[in-house]
Amino acid sequence: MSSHSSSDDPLALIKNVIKWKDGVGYLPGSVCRFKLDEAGDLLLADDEADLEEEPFRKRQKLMTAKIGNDDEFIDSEMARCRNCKTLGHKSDFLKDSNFCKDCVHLNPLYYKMFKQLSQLYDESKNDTQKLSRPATPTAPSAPLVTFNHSDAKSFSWESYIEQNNFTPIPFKSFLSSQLCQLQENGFKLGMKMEGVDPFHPSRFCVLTVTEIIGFRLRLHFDGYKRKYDFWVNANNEFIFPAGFCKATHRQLEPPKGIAMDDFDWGRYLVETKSVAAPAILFTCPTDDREKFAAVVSTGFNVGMKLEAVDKANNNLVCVASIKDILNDHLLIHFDGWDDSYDYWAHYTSSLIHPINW
Ligand code: MLZ
Repeated sequence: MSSHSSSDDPLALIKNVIKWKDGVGYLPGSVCRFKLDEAGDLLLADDEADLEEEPFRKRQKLMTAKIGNDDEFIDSEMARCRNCKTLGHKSDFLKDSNFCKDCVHLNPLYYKMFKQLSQLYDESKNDTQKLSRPATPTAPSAPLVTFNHSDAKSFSWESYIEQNNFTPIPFKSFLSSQLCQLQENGFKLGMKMEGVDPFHPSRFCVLTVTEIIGFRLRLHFDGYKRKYDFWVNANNEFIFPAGFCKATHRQLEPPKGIAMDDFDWGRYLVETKSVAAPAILFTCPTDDREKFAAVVSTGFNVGMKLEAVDKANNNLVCVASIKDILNDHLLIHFDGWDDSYDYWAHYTSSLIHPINW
């Protein structure tokens, strides 16, 4: 689906993270400054009048003047950049980034945001308003797989694009869910949750976060070998807080070694001395009834018959049923076959067709 809401507008997204002080909007970690016009619309501030000396610089000057050994001054208000070791006020550091505004691009989580801001600047160059150029990003420290025989560390998108005259897809073409780096990944190592098994998509399993890189999580099936672990984005729609299956009357596969009827989340968390990931971290903490209603009003419902491509043997279009509906996805099951062929298809998917197709 390509319909974009206002929340997909880059400026609307940025508006959410702006901090206001004395009528000037500061985007933490960037040199961009904003103001609101009389109608309350967000404008890029550029005149000197709009931009009094930045608090960050003011404080730095103050600190330099006042401080001999600035370590003494690190208190709850202050933070030190992990890269350049500059001391600054916490409000000038992106939340949990530990990097000052000049080095924030070294944090994989925020790198993409700076790329997007650079692009915004480029797009706005011809506008009447001017935007201060954000700090130029350098190579991301998040692992980026490039090509055979190339060294990811020396890879630069900018020179790759420029030298080959390629065109990147513009920032504004993506949905906000795809620009996930603007959201924070609040998951922590060891947190437990429920989620769809990507290898058997009709099964909901008990999972633990075992690794975190930027906005991605490595999930482990409790009680099973690490070789089954898989990676998802933190805003994945198929991971859920503990208790989701019970609340939505779905069957939860317990960790290996625990019988179906013996599994109880409360007891399990105590026994494993672990915590459940808080519901607020999930994109879809419960069934989204609105999405579900939209799918059902289109005519889809559990138990109905259709024809669907077998993704495991995609030369075959087979007799199938809707086994479950989760938000705007249908669980496709092939009549007479085991659930290993099941998969979740968006209700607009080109893999599904009416009978007699
Ligand atoms: N060659 C495979 C085809 C299975 C098709 C299943 N479609 C739901 C077999 O016969 O096992």
